[in-house]
Amino acid sequence: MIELHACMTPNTLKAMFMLGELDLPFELNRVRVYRGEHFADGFEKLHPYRKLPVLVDPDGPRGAPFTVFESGAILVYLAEKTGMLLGDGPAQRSTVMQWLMLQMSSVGPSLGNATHFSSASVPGEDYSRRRFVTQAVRLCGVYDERLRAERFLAGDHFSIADVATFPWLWRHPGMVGIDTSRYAGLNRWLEEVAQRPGLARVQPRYKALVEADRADLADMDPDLMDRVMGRGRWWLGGESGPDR
Ligand SMILES: N[C@@H](CCC(=O)N[C@@H](CS)C(=O)NCC(=O)O)C(=O)O
Repeated sequence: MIELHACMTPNTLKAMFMLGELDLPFELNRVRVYRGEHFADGFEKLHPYRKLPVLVDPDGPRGAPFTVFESGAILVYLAEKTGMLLGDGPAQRSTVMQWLMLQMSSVGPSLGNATHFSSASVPGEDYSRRRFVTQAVRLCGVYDERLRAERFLAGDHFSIADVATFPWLWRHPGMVGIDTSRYAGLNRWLEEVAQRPGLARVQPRYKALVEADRADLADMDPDLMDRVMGRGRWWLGGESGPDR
């Protein structure tokens, strides 16, 4: 059975949503990032940068086991494996890839950083939060305009671009204080995608994952927090880190 190494993040939800859409059974392996399990010896064989999600397909190309890291690559791999949600022909596939790349390079990082700095800014320092919330607002406008004109991101067919983008635009803009009421096109699309059967299939398992990770986060070791959040003490070494 396909194995998904996972933690609570919209990037994991993308992979779960895709597996749900394809109705593929999978084993969910919760990696306890807030206990540092992804820093254990051997995890680098799954992901050299030690991030989640990672998918392991026991029945990969030529029947051999195959490991895929990076959520966007997981979606493309599953789409190619099944011939689903990628679009037909070079123009459709390129349109899907363009919106997928925009999600990976901009939507995820902007909203991820906006969320991080909304809860973890150093008191008195608001530049980082404002910068990423501003980028997120700019992106919400782009997606709203697209989704006023088209039913789905790549046109009239649901694709991996929608699967990749929904988990980030679903709740995160509101969580960082963006007034989402004015985005009629975006909201219409969010309502439609939220009804997808693939999401309903995996939502209880994702909810359980979030609850378990939140419990770990609540009493996390401060040194591990510094390491997971990439604040500097661990990675740059003591005094030389920016978080002195
Ligand atoms: N671009 C990656 C991002 C993955 C990512 O940032 N995962 C976080 C979510 S929990 C993680 O593994 N963090 C642990 C760490 O950085 O130590 C993807 O889309 O898969």
